[in-house]
Amino acid sequence: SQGYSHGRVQEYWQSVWEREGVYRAGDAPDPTYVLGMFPYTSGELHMGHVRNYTITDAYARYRRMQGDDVLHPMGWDAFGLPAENAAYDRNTDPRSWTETCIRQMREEMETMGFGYDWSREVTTCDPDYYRWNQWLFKRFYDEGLVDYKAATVNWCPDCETVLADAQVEERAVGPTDIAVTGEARDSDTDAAAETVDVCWRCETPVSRRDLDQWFFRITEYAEELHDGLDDLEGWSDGVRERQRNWIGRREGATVTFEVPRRDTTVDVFTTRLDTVYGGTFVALSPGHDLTRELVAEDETLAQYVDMVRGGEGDGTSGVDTGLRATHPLTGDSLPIYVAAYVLDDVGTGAVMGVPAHNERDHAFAEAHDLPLTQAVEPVDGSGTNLPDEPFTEDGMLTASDEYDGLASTAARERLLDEDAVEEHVTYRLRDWLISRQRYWGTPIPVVHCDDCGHVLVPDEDLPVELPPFVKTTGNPLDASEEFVETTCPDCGAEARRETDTMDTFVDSAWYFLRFLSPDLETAPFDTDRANDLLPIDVYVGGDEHAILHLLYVRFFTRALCDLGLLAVREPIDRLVNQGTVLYDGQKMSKSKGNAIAPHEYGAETTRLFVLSAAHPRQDFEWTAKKVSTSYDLQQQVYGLVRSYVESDETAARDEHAPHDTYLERELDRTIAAVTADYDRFRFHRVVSEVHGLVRLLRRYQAYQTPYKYPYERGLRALTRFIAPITPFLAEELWSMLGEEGVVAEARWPEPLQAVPDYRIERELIRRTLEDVRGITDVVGIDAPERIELVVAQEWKYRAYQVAREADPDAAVVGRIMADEEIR
Ligand code: ANZ
Ligand code: ZN
Repeated sequence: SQGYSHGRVQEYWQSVWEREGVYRAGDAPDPTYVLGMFPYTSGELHMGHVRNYTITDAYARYRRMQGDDVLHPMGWDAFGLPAENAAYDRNTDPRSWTETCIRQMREEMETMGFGYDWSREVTTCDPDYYRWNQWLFKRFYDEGLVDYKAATVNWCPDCETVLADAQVEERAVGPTDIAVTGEARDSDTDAAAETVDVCWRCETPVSRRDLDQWFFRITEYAEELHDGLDDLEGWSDGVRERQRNWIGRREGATVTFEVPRRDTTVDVFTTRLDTVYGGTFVALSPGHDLTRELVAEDETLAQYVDMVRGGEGDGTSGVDTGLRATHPLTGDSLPIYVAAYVLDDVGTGAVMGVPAHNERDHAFAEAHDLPLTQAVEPVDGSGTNLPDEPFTEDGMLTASDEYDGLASTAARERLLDEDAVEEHVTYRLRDWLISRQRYWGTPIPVVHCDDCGHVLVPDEDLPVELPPFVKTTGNPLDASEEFVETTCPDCGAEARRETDTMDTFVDSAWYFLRFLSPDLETAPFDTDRANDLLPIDVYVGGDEHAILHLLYVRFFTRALCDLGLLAVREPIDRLVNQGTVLYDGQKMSKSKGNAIAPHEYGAETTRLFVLSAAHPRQDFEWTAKKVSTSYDLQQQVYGLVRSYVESDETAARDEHAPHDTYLERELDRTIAAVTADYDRFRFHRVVSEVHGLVRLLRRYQAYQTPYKYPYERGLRALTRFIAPITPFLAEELWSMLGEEGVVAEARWPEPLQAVPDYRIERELIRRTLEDVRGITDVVGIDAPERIELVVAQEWKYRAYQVAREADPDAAVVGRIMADEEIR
């Protein structure tokens, strides 16, 4: 056939790119670093990946054509539970399975035309990679950023592993079976009553366990991670807000209550200091220090705490300790409870109960027959539903001694001067639990010795490599004697190796640094190079990573700075979180049975379609009709160039006519528009400009014998406009046009003349056009502003044709097309 087929040319251009080293980053001091979130090695690219990597690839190609030295690497997030499960299912081992997956995915990426610097490929399950996880773990340890502590963890009985909070989902119990992501959990306590916590993978209800676990102390950076968000102007407000909520900064105060009988005090944390006079009881969390003391003496309490640990005990459950606390302002003696609704690691792990103004305290007080005292009333004198419902809004203080009559905000300020009160900021962010009781991850480089406690493996013994995989019911590492049995690095006695492996989020928290010097054998990355190169100019990835992954990346970067390994504290300049590809209104996915494979419609058609469908941030619907538009566009472009190069060039006029000036001007405008659109990731607008330019050039071809120069310039510009999007096609066209070298390295077109603010101009014309009907009728009337209307994008060539018909001597035509007239 005469048409274009990507399959026929793919291998040829790939070999040319390879030979020319097009995608190899050079040694420029500050290359443009374009990165897509590396994929989990599942074995196939899904449409989410395709969209993600098409965005980075198009942008990287565009920057390269702008003359930048571009770093656009790719690697593999290759550890994790699914590989282990697949190994069981398919009777293989995680490593072979992962390697097969990588081969398949890499092949698919090549077919898609993604231009990566494969010389920098990084695979997290390689000992050469994960040894640096271990090395960094040790540096973090030395810096006091690692904790080993007993913690109540979420435990999936089916996967036999600890789950991070984010891997626990709430599932509604009842008719609607809607899973909510872990990230939404904390914000909606009211919903908790009708939901169960389930494992994100297998949906088994989660239970609790106490285990010694390894943590990274990310909370040390809570304040900085929170405040730094303000300056991240290249991130969307939405993502920043979600990060803020996750970190959960709470401004408030601590109030100190004396516990006379035990000669101790309890600090409670509150965000509503203005309600302090309404406090009628004190409640401790099951893990509070005082609770721990009391448990030793009180059997009922001990049983209750065990029950809560086991995941039972609802929001109103609790036990009266019999102890009393003295209210520091009223002097009243208040009962002290231990209650499940008070969380160990929020605030101080203790609250003052204010049933009149807080939902949870109200429910608890009702269940335990505790009194209620109103301390705040509505400012406008309107009523409340007390005592049946708490009044939770700000208002004016009442029954609060000298603070009566003050507004809540003012009272919160003033009360800070009380002796028993301290200003206090807390964060909801918890330390990062990195222990996993699973095989397919980075072994934590620790040895447990009876005499020396836990001892870090010396650097020269890194990496601690995974032993061969064996199938067992629990953690395969526990089952491997050769792995577990070792000697203590300190005293030489027999000792046991730690069998926990690291959360795979550790791997992805710094992989972007390994790309800079992937083969370095003396350090995880080259500090000087990293300081030159960071921050990443553009980072693109799915919305599902808008919180944890990015938080961990930001934490690691700061920790590395404090270790003296880096000088850039904020790693990502511009972040693009791409939206979802939908099919029949649902997220396209294999599990929903509505997935479309990346090359089902041809790699370049898919690339063109996913970029033209919507702004990267938006969701869009996959429709066959729009896909065929993308296919047609490629054929049109191909046909245009082909018929030009096959036509008899001597037919071209060599004299410059007014409408050639018009074409040149229009080309200049399109170049400026497309350039601005690429700069701002508006690929969908690039594609509409390309459609427009194709229409224009086809009309010239149909109606005119073109003056060779501007027409050819148009074709060359067109080829370069699409080169970032359909790279194989563009190479074909570029060589058909007789150009030397690959278009992937061609220079980006530039306007011949400065282009005025075309956006404003176009927008004005567009809006005016909407008001004017029968616009072609105005041709021939020589009012300049009317003519300008006619020149609007969709109409100008039509106007030109009509004008020629109406006025064969071309006087009007000249007027329409000549610069002076239009300006
Ligand atoms: C008294 C009070 C009165 C409170 C009132 C609220 C309203 P947000 O703003 O959602 O973060 N709190 C403090 N530590 C807690 C813990 N360890 N476990 C459970 N709850 C805890 O909630 C802040 C409020 O959560 C704090 O302010 C405290 O209750 C409670 F009318 O103190 B408040
Ligand atoms: Zn020892």
